[in-house]
Amino acid sequence: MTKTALITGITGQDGAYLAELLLSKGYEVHGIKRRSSSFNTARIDHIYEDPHESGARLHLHYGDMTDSMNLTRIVQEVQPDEIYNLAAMSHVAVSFETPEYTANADGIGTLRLLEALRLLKMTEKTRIYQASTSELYGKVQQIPQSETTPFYPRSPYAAAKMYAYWMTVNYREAYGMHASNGILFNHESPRRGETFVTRKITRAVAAIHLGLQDVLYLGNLDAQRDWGHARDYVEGMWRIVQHERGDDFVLATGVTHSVRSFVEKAFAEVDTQIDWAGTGVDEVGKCRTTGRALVEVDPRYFRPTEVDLLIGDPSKAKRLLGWQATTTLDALCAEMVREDLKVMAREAETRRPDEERAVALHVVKH
Ligand code: NDP
Ligand code: GDR
Repeated sequence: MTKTALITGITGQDGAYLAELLLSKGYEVHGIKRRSSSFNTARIDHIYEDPHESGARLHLHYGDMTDSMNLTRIVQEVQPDEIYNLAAMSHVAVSFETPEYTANADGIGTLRLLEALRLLKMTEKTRIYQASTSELYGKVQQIPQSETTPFYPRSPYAAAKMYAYWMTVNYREAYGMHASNGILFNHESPRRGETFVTRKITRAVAAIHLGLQDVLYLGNLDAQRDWGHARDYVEGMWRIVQHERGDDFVLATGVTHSVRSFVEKAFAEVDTQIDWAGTGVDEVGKCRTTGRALVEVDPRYFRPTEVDLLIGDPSKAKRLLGWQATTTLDALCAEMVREDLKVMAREAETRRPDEERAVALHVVKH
């Protein structure tokens, strides 16, 4: 029988990969998108199906994680077998600027979905996946981080996600729901939002290589992250929901790298070797051949509280779900630079001369 899935956050990086995966498995997929003054469906336009055509299996609904009645109505109409709650204000640095909104969308938003299932008496019918995060570990207590490592959130984003994590556990225990947390470590792709550090770097490397940008400004180069490929991780989400019972799983590669090392790898993709000079806010990454400064540290990108080191232990997911990350950071970085070279070349071609400054500013300001 055809299964029906509801994806919140379908227009985001993970939502797009997950929708592709579920469609390929024969699911009917419903997604919630926000009203925006400009188009916000670029990541899923290639799988869009005209609702006038018979047999369309992808359906979009307007909604918002801050609107209980809207969410309850959509759940009632769609009657999903599986809900993947991916919608969130997902940028850690921005959460310091918008803490209340982040709590509402990321924390209470999850509660709204769980309560909708309880109110509609769908706690047995519907399985729910909550997009939890390695940011929950925050200040380093132990490494590698596993399902039993204590949490210590270091941002409004992480605190909101911690509330959502525990509400998911509580609904599982209180109402017997198949409700699961995927504690996912950073995962990236050519579809990654442009202001997350990997994509910011690969876009800048492409722009600098094509002569569209001079310098890449970054914050903390010493932060270490366990970076995987988003395509691998949505497969893990699906496996978590197919597991015999609701549970919590870490998805990670088990390998960590610094931001500085990602910068070096990305520039190496366009045959530029970086030498580092200076320390702290005076640190500069120079082209080894020309001596030109390509990377500078800008304190505006420092966070009030930072997460220094993330490295996950995905052994439970491997043991119980047969899941493991398949993409190395080198392969991921190469794919992202390759795709951004195409994106930047297209942008350069279609740009009018008077747009030059606007584009340059756009590239630099993120
Ligand atoms: P993105 O930022 O790419 O996507 C977030 C999605 O949520 C977008 O579709 C966005 O819509 C939507 N959204 C944001 N706010 C609301 C709202 N108030 N109501 C409805 N929809 C909203 O995130 P990712 O795809 O990278 O991540 C997916 C989820 O996984 C997020 O919850 C994130 O916090 C979590 N996560 C991500 C990790 C990662 O490394 N990528 C790691 C661990 C957890 P719009 O397109 O209109 O902005
Ligand atoms: P993160 O991802 O905060 O780990 O959250 P991000 O790519 O934003 O930052 C990673 C690390 O890089 C450092 N950094 C910079 N970050 C950004 N964005 N811009 C910069 O210029 C910059 N310079 C250095 C950061 O300080 C940080 O240490 C992501 C999101 O997808 C969350 O939603 C998700 O929960 C976690 O990953 C797991």
